[in-house]
Amino acid sequence: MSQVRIGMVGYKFMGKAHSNAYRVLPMFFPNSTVPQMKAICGRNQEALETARKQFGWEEAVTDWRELLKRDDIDLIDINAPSDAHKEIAIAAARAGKHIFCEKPLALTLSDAREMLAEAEAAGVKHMVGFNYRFAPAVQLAKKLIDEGRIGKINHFRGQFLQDWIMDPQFPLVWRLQKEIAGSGSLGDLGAHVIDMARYLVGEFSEVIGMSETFIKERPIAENMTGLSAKGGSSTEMGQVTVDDATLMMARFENGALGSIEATRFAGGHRCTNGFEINGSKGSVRFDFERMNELEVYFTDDAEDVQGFRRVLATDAPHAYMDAWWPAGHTIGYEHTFTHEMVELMDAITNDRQPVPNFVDGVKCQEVLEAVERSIEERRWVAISEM
Ligand code: SOE
Repeated sequence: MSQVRIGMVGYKFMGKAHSNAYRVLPMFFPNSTVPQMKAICGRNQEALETARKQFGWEEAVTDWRELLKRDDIDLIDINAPSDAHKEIAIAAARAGKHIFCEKPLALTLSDAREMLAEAEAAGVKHMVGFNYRFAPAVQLAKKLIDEGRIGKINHFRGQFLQDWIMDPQFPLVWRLQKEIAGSGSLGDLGAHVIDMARYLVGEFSEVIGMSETFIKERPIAENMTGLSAKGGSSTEMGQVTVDDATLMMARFENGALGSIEATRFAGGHRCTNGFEINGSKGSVRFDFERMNELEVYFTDDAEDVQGFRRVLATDAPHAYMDAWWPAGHTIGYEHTFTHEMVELMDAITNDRQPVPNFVDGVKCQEVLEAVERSIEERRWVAISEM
């Protein structure tokens, strides 16, 4: 297959990120299968048409079901709000379409499991959007760990810190409503960290969490706005039904200990998605706000130069970097999505499941729901209970 023809549902923040990835992919990865941007889908015809032109899609349709009936679409890309994921993904699988779905995979674990079962029964390819795995510095951390270069892992310390809803006048956008988002910081931000932990350390065995909603009521949002929403003229207030911040501790199956903090109330932190992993032979440290760097420490460095050192993961030996610029020329957030789509195109072409896929989406959702249960019941929850 030299082309994968795509129908994309959603056209806001993630719609733009995915469109950009599809567009630049053939220019930088000329050996990859080409994503064909067939049709973009959304409900507001005017806004959709603007996005279609701006992002470069051939057509715009206002009903996603139309995409499933077409023979000239191979893949459905779902980046609409989380409450739409399940219905669209299951219908896409039944129509024999491959699926890319944004994270968190679903609102609940049972929905996520259903999505996986349907995709497997249909024999289609399925991928979930944990894009931060695809930062070359993260891939370097993975390589060092897999090669045993930091030894046996003892600690995972992860965090995803933002501050975009600290203003009490920030409106009640969909990400703050449980029936649309599933959860708050936990599912939106914590999901990325949980995925990173699974990717780098291994499976979780048990968790305990705590969470808080600092601002319990907010002005009703005037439309489906996102992160950059401004307080409108509405004085009517509505309940925030998700967590503003969630903290958790964890044990991993391999004996490592973990702690994770996900919050939208960490003033000054716009997108601090980071981790530190300590092993018996060394440590690695990553912060997405400096995404081209990995800090590494090895216990067998000469005594007089011991300490963390900074590796710039921007030249050819690093994952994906031979496709971009000369050594030292950094890449950004949008490149993580391009790499994600390179993986997706390769998997479809070579008839294998992409990674991360719905299995990873389900495993992440198990941890998310275990944390929620732990908070509700004020106790440690084993993942095997889920
Ligand atoms: C908002 O908190 C958000 O855009 C998340 O939804 C994304 O998954 C994360 O990458 C950045 O922050």
